[in-house]
Amino acid sequence: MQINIYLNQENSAKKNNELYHLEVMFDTKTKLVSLNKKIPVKKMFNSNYPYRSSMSKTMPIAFKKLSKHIIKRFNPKKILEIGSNDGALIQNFNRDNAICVEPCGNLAKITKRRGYFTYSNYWNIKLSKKIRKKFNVVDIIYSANTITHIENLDNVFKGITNILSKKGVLIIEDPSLLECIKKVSYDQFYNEHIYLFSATSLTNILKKFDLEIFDIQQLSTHGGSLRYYIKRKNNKDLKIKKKVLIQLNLEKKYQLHKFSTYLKFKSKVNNSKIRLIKILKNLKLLKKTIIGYGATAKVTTILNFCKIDNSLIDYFVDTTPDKKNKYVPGTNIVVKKYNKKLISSSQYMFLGAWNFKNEIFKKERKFLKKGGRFITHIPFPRII
Ligand code: JHZ
Repeated sequence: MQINIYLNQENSAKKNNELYHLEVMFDTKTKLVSLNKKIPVKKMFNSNYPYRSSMSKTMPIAFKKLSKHIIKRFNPKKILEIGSNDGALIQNFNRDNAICVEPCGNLAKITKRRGYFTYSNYWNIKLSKKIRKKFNVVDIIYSANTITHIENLDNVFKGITNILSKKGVLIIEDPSLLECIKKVSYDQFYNEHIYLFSATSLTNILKKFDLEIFDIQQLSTHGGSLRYYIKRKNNKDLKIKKKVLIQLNLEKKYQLHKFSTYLKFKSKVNNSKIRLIKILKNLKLLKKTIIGYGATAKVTTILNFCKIDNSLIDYFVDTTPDKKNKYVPGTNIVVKKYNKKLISSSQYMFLGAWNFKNEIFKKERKFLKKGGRFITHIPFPRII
């Protein structure tokens, strides 16, 4: 496993011994799926953090829609966002009503500059107490793709219950374990994704904090996510929606509570690896150039697990400025700045950012029209 850090030298992570064994665990009690090897938090989330939520069109649109929904449904006086990244969500809220928490200095700077009160700290009980002292309680806590990145869940939820008002609502969203199993999207497992939640495991975890899920939304973002609406158990004003039970039953149907499910998943992942390598090798025998599209954190798992190097994928293109001319962690594959010329001169592109397939297919209409083809491993390796 490689850390989601883009460096200037090829294979740099390997050279610096920053290579971790990626292994997935299953807790039979809570049914929680997690990584066995946790990486020091400062190595992952610091002022060089490469990911920006606003780099796609999809995410800002999704955040705008959600913000409208939050305002209409809950009309919060104060909203706190844990993991506010570059402000893609919070920008839809009034500065006076919002508090941002973002440990990555380079990102915190962006929301600060835009006038949002931003704590450039890791989320924990200590910070929660500090914020409460200044702002008192908040009505809404929102967190996307962040809670599953924090090792100490006890600390996370204690911090949340400390600052959430009695009738307050916690909204979190993260990739769905069920979608990962269905799509064989094993690349959802990488260093930052310490946990992959399901409604089942989250329900079990929340019990300890007297919290419960009262509504759930299935989202197409990030390869299939779940948005959980959570309240205090003793808040009887908010009724538990049917959707919660439906999701729990669905997860039962797919046997997410059984260890055997994960053994079957393992064998599907191994087959996926074999098929993907075969496709790439066959194209290379025909002397085709293959470009990687979107140097995602996820793709690092694929490339390192399948041992794909620049003899199979020539280079990646990505729109993120911080990734330009750097190497995909643990590989000798360079990331080039996205430009139309590179795309029009290629015939095959491997979809690293498969979770943005619709957006990318729309954007690359010309490439597809000219006979260009995409390669994806979701839900099984194939050329589209
Ligand atoms: P994307 C990151 O994961 C890290 P990643 C993190 N751990 C997490 O949970 C999720 O985000 C939310 C590029 N791109 O969103 C931009 C193009 O080049 O799948 C990004 O580098 N052109 C916090 O990295 C990457 O692809 C495009 O047209 O797996 C997408 O990264 C589009 C749409 C994207 O997250």
